Amino acid sequence: MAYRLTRIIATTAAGLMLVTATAAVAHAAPAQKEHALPAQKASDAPILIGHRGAAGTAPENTVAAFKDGRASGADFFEIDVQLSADGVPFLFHDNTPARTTNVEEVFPGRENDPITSFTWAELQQLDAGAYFDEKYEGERIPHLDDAARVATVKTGVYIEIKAPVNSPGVEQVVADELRNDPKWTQLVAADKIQVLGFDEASNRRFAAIAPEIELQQLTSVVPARAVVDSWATFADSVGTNYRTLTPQNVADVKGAGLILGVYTVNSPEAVQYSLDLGVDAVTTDFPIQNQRFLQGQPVFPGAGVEIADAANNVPGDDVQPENGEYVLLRNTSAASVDVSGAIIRDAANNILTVGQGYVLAPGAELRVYAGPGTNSAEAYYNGGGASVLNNGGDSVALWIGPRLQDVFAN
Ligand SMILES: [Ca+2]
Ligand SMILES: [Ca+2]
Ligand SMILES: [Ca+2]
Ligand SMILES: [Ca+2]
Repeated sequence: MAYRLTRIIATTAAGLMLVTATAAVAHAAPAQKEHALPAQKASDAPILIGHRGAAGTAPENTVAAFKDGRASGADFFEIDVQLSADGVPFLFHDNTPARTTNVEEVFPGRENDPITSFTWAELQQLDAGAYFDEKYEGERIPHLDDAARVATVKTGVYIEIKAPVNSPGVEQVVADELRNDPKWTQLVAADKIQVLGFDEASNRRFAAIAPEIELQQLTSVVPARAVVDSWATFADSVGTNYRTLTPQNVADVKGAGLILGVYTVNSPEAVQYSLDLGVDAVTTDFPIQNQRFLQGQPVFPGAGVEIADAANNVPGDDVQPENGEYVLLRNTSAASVDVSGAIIRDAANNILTVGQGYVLAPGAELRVYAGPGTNSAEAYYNGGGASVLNNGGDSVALWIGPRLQDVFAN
């Protein structure tokens, strides 16, 4: 289904400028309303959570990302905890080190081994920052306690117990830390800790061990009301994918007396869409930018180019020559902008680049393709053999040098 998307860019305190980007977007979710006003006043703002710290602006699940989460002034930053082979709680999302570390250099042949098969000492030999940008080279895989050191009574921590089947006993380890380590107990006392997970059995174990800690059941799709009611016996909140959420889901979760959160809500437009559905909490890879949005401030100050659209799943192969998946850039400023070398990053950190010599005149557009083709003034081809954009919906961020220009989600 295609719908028209109205982009809202807050400009100055004097008011808002409506920029009509009117991109046609393929999307399974209900049609998005058009909005004439900014999101929310501070007094009724949603709970804002930085995903994996702030995975859109720094390497996920590293201290650098936690610091971006804290700098945003969000209510929480989120982390993923697992247990090393020798029982140390560490922060890492994936089941293997392949995507976000230099494992192929340090432990050749172990790229696809379970991350939980590494000892703490081995994990500390991995670089967890350079995959995102060379300026983060040297970032290590954090210990659970490193998150508490960055958190404050303003910006607390959502602790996701990640793949607990791979980390037997992790519920007890986390509960013990929250109860016994002063770095954590003061955050618990300030109501700035929530534990969450997709694994219902693990959540029930955690609730039995530490019923005093706020607990969230994660689910990719909200189930029938009877199941939601059963979750209310041990959980305080439900977290789900905003792309699957329906008004009936919202009514069911709230009817069960539970708080409703959504992930991973990356563009301001997607945040607004979620708020219009009635969610209470929003988890985003871009907490700095979406906090600005919620506060009515310029979201991408100084930006001249926007992401006007993304074609995730074109007819036929997504990396077919000439007509594969692409991201559409548009110069919305009054001056020409050199986009040579610009980077487009999707939610999984796949990267498209713009080649040299691309200067966009005011109003000009450029399609940046993942696959092969013949470059022209309106099209640049990365020549890759694998698709980048998730066909079920993705988000993409545009960087020119160190400046984040825009984030688009579909
Ligand atoms: Ca997580
Ligand atoms: Ca500790
Ligand atoms: Ca396709
Ligand atoms: Ca695709």
